[in-house]
Amino acid sequence: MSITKKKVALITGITGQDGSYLAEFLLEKGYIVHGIKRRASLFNTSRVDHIYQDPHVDHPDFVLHYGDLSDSTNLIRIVQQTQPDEIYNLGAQSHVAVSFESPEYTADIDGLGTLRLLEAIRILGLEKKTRFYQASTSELYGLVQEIPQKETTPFYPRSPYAVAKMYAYWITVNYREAYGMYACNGILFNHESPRRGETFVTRKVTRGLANISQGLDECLYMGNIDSLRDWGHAKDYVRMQWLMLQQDKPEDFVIATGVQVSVREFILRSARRLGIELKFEGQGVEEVGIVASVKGSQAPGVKRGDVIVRIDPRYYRPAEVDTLLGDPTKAKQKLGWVPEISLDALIDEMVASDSDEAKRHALLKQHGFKVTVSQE
Ligand code: NDP
Ligand code: GDR
Repeated sequence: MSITKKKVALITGITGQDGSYLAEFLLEKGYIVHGIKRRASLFNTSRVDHIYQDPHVDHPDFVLHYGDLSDSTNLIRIVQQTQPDEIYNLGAQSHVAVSFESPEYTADIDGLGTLRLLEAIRILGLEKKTRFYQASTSELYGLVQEIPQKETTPFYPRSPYAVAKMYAYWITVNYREAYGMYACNGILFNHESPRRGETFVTRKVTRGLANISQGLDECLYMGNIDSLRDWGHAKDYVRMQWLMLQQDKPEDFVIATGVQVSVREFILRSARRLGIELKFEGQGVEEVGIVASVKGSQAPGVKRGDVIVRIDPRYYRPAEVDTLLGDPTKAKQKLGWVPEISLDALIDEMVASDSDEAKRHALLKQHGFKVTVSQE
């Protein structure tokens, strides 16, 4: 009987949305999964707690290491200890608006962090063993030069985040060409899930509207709702990250659905899923979302005529990416990939999950417990 050695993967950003789905996916494929988590003053592993394994058992398949993309010595040590077949570099300061507030930190983690990992592979002589995936982004297209955007579309980054990711993109290409490493970029368009961070627009909307529908909050304050995005499901996208590392030769791929909707449309569909028919009136900062009707008792917290969406220019960005629409033809042809989860199914899942949480909170409130819901 032949015993096949388990493959070893190292994931940075394992505590994030994608990291958690990718870890699940790789464990199901029989990998040993190592992940890097940051030291925080509160527990920050809620997205992976369900796959956590007691570190006291012999040879666990899921192991977390403390670390940070700002710390080369720590990265070298973890790569040396784990000797990974595949590294997925998902760790990043990933919020575009925050990158305008913390541009240097974002450049350090999202740009130089990638270089540090590539150098770790090289310093340890693992260029021929370790395959490297870089989490590149549709934000690279920024001020778009072509619609839809594909692998050959020129970049025009519009934020410190995107500029840092552009460095990471090219240093990955450079190490592939200079040192023959299997290193590639997944240029992923926006992808969401119930595990999406609460301050990204889709989750802010599904969570905010769910809270409002249960009477836990009154109004959702939004930025640029004209913005157009190509939204997919994170589960579909992590499958692609893995597929990109299983090819004969490393290449860069755009991953997108090829379907685009506005933030306003995302709000309308999410509200409808909660039994709320919304209408938008007014323009610019005066635009509001008003409840046109409510289905049965699905949303006890709102009534016809309530204004539940307003614009707050605080959420406008110094430079905006107005429109993104990806062309995933190359991924479909070469990797045989098609997204399996539609936007409406994604919205259903996110709203259902946030609605459950809001109902739980509403019940606690009814029974006299203090409940606070924050919005950012
Ligand atoms: P998240 O923001 O959910 O997760 C980011 C992860 O990076 C978290 O685990 C976070 O840790 C970790 N991290 C942050 N700073 C550091 C640091 N200094 N050192 C080590 N780890 C750090 O992002 P997503 O899961 O949504 O995205 C994954 C990657 O894909 C990111 O690189 C993102 O930029 C990129 N991307 C995402 C897209 C999307 O639509 N989701 C689209 C295209 C690219 P902690 O939990 O402690 O905060
Ligand atoms: P994005 O995602 O910037 O595309 O980056 P985000 O969900 O933050 O914004 C999408 C669009 O919605 C507009 N918007 C708002 N955004 C937020 N966060 N909050 C608001 O209140 C709001 N109102 C309107 C934004 O202006 C923007 O146009 C995400 C991240 O996951 C990146 O890491 C990743 O690289 C890209 O997607 C692809």
